[in-house]
Amino acid sequence: MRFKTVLATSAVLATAVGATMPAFAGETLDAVRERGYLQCGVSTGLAGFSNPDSQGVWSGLDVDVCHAIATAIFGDPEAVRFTPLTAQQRFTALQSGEVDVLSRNTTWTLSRDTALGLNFAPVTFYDGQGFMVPKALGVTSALELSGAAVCVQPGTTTELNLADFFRANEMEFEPVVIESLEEVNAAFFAGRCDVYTTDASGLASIRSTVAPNPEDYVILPELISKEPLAPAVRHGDDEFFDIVKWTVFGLIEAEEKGITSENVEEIASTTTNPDIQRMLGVTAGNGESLGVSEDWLVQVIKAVGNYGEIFERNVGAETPLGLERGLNALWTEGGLQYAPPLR
Ligand SMILES: N[C@@H](CCC(=O)N[C@@H](CS)C(=O)NCC(=O)O)C(=O)O
Repeated sequence: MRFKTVLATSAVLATAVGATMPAFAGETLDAVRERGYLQCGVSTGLAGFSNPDSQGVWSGLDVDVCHAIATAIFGDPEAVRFTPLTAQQRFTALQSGEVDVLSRNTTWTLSRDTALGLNFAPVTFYDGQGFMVPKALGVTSALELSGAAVCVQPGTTTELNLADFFRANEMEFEPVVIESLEEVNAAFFAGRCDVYTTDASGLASIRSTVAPNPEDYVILPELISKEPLAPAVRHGDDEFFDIVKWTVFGLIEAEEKGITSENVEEIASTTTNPDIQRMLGVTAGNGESLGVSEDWLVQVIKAVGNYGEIFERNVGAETPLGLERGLNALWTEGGLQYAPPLR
């Protein structure tokens, strides 16, 4: 009797849901489509990752990920707006719906995934926490930092790892905690702290683009943590999460297959490789499964390039940051970047 009631109730519910929700879309994806653009949370300005120019045009690796997601959904890389967020503001902005996705040097951790109610897409930059000091201090190892004043931003894994590292090594430190990136940079370069700690990529960015004289600062050899940086979305919209997830995987897989912004259209029209035909929508299926157009990945790669192109353009050897691929190389090149099959 009870079983029948449940069945009857769920049948009514299914009808109601079916009547009001378009196929394939959860709440966030519906809202994004309705609005006509993606709202993407980024940093307040970290060169190489997310940084506005004097005209307010954003660029960087994290920004390109947003352009890629916008392209997957709308076929238009410009169907995106950016919200600058400090470390402290970012999770509330995502939880409250102020942004649809956070693409902002954010480390994937257990508590962010669970207690904060987020879902992390694949890692777009494997990093670790480092220390930067003025060369004049003559320090060569993080283990020589006992007693130092350390500049750090609140609401970060950085702040927590810093305390763990000093405690584990029985060293003292004086935290200088400043929320605004601009102010923490100013404090460090004015000598208000001896040490600056954050993700090593952040240190490379700040040293090369903010330091009055980059040569005067050294980044110490120790990395004290794992900082897998990944885009995040709210729990509760699997369809949107799938699009974000497979867009990142698509960027990585395109690099592995040698598909670039330059050759993607030609490859799509000439390839006889069944894997690539599926990826690029020559063989239909992936687009329908994701609820986007079949040529979604052609459009994405044409607009922003593959993962390797995005990396080199924003943070690679030819940029001021001058970062090596390291852990961010493809798995076929000894790195960690690996996409599951796009089928
Ligand atoms: N990956 C760490 C740190 C991220 C972080 O916010 N780092 C600072 C220092 S590089 C930053 O990006 N600030 C930019 C801002 O506040 O706009 C985390 O997720 O907690």
